[in-house]
Amino acid sequence: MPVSGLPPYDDGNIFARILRGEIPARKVYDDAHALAFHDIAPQAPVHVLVIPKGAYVSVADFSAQASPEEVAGFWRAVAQVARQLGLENQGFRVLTNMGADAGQEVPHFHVHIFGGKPLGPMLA
Ligand code: DGP
Repeated sequence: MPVSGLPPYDDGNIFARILRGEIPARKVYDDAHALAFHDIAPQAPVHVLVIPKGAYVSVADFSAQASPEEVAGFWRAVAQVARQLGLENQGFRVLTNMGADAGQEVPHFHVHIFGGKPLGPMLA
């Protein structure tokens, strides 16, 4: 069960389907712990999503329920993706939405990586 008050994990969600190869995605990174692919509706010149391979609804579930290896592997993948995309020396933003009030559309934990331009201040 999710720890965040969100509905249980639904393995029909779009990112689960991308993980299973049922739906195409423009992949940029794939390892044992994480998959990264371009967002279908980019909000910056670089807008990539990084998702864990495990079934976690949100950052709360992932943080509470994933093994230390999964957590470390996921965040190392995030850093590797940013390096690979040439963002490391420019600056970039990593963001996750959790729950409806934050605008989470896809109920499989993911982080957005934004970059490729000066991003300005965070909006809340
Ligand atoms: P969020 O609001 O944090 O749940 O962001 C979900 C993001 O996922 C949103 O920026 C659009 C993106 N997205 C939705 N469906 C697809 C898809 O089928 N393929 C890809 N590549 N991205 C998708």
